[in-house]
Amino acid sequence: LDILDIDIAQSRTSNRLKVRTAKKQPAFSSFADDVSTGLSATPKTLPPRYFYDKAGSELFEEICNSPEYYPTDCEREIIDDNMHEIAQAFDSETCIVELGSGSSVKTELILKAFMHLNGRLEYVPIDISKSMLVESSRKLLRKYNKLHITALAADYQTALDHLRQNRTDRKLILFLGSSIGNFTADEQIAFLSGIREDMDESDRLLIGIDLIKDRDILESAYNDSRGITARFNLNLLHRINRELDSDFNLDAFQHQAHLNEKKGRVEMHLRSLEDQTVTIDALYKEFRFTENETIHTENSYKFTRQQILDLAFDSGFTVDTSWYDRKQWFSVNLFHPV
Ligand code: AVI
Repeated sequence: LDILDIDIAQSRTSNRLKVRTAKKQPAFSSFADDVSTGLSATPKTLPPRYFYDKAGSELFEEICNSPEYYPTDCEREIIDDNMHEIAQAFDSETCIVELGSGSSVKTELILKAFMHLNGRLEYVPIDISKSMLVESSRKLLRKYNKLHITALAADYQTALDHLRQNRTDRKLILFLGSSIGNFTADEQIAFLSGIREDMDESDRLLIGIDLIKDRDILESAYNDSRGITARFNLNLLHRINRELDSDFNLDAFQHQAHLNEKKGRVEMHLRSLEDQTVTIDALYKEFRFTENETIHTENSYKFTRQQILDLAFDSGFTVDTSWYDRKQWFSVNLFHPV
């Protein structure tokens, strides 16, 4: 395993912040290859992980603050209402590891509850983007003087492997926001099993998972009235134009999101409004679109309670506790390795 290549000689921005960077990135396929493969497939697809360049990440923040996008508020309510119960289940030696850079209000609520109970707290945010990590870590450290942060700029698996080999304290791992829903069923199990492998018996995973609900509520969450989700989706074409020298006409594609009830997921697509050909210079390729043909850009799976139990079981966990918001639209679950 390529896990020890963490550069410890990184900047010590303050005496409570350490930033460690993975020297070697795992061999992910490149943006160019993935765009080429996705647009050559029938039906056409693009992987949702490419939404999150700088513009896309900012648009996603805006989505989270839009009134129709209920997951943020529901998850915040659940954490707000139950944080003390959760914190009490852990001793003062526990560190909090987060998959994601920890810029959210929800993360702060959890950190606060732990510091309230135990005083000093060690927080380990993991994110591929070092600049996001440093920015959000500094913000947190300015606010909380009992907080110590070791930020790991690496992919999740590399960082968790590193923690497993280098730390002995108990871990509460946070995976909030229902990002698990953006994976296919097989990927969900592979991802969680990977996390499970790096956990000790006393470690826990706190995971936000969105629940299946009425079509209207789901579809308006992904078709917000200010059109932010549409811009988020179309930004993918914008990114291809910028990074791969293509000539997508953003006015000739339309954002589309609907519930696929049979598959239990909200799907996002970009629909071509006309017959058209797009040239991507960096690939030396042209792609033809017929009118109404779509590029499938995202799945967001919504779970039943039974599916959450099954997912845990299939990945090597049991569910200790599940908490819900008052409307029962969202869940936060404490997974326990078996
Ligand atoms: C990040 N993820 C959980 C979001 C979701 O709801 O699936 C991404 C998103 N796509 C459109 N709106 C939000």
